[in-house]
Amino acid sequence: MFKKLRFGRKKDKKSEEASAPLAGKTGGKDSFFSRLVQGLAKTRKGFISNLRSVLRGRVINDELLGDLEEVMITADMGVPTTTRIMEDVRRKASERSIREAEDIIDLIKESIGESLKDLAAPLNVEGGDPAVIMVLGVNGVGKTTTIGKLAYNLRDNGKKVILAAGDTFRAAAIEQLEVWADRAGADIIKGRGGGDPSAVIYDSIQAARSRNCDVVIADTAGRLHTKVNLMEELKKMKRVINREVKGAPHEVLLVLDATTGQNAVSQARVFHEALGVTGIALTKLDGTAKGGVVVSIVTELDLPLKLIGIGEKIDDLRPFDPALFVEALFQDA
Ligand SMILES: Nc1nc2c(ncn2[C@@H]2O[C@H](COP(=O)(O)OP(=O)(O)OP(=O)(O)O)[C@@H](O)[C@H]2O)c(=O)[nH]1
Ligand SMILES: [Mg+2]
Repeated sequence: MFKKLRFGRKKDKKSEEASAPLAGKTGGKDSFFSRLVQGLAKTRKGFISNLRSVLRGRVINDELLGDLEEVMITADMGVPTTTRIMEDVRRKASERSIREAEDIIDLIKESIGESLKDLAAPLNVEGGDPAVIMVLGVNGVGKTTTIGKLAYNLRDNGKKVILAAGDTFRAAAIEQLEVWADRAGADIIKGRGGGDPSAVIYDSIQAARSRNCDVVIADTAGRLHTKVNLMEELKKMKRVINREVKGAPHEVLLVLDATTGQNAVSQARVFHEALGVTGIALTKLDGTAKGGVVVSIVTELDLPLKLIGIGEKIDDLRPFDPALFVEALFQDA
């Protein structure tokens, strides 16, 4: 299962074998899926159950379609995405002569699946010397936690990982990353609190080279994204990375918190404009009943959703697989 959902291409047989324990740790294919189902429980109970109860015993007419639209918007699917999905559902219902309102749920599932399917992509962690991933996002979205989980997964896939403690701004940020490095079995390079994060990333790249590490993941500070100096600091980090490693950063990964709903979409626009985001990690999907935000993030931003966070534990980060996601979301519970 994980082989298909890999974070990046495997180099050789040895790293193929190294990924095998992951299936063991998650208990194989079934529990991998059931953990995702469990992580989406709030959304299924909120959003999907609401769709089903609106449909129950109803006649297909404009009023019903309007009610469905309202449920989708309430689940943070956003107005443009909801409108598009409902147009598609309306067309399919008429083409296929659907008579039972309850059958509409399958059309919604199909349409959501089609909207998501082209915008997933594996994380690019191959071919760098080393590969460098910059992790960005406003405060509290889950950057440091995501870095810890990602390092653990990459280690499980046979990669040697260095974490760069680039959040020199918040008190205790370095210590928090150290705890994750320890859990994940990754090295960490840190500077002093209040120091220049670009110097930390520079040192991390040199250390990765001398220690023969495959991937450097840089933590960054999470002040408000509207603060100009944070953006300037991040741009400087990106320039240093690009100067030191050809083709880097391999990923500019923006972390968004699913519980912030539509606000996440506007954060992404600001970061993308300033820094050229290459992929999204959407955290805390387990904490929201409004998982419709996944659909609006994918369709409104035109940026690949690469990772999803479905809990606080070390193996609660998953590559985003649209087909599996839709199956888990609409699973009869
Ligand atoms: N339920 C849940 N909690 C999460 C998830 N990801 C992160 N968190 C929690 O979110 C909180 C903030 O996470 P951090 O990783 O510290 O966030 P950050 O973006 O690094 O925050 P700053 O460094 O302050 O900018 C922590 O309590 C995490 O445990 C997730 O997928 N699900
Ligand atoms: Mg942090």
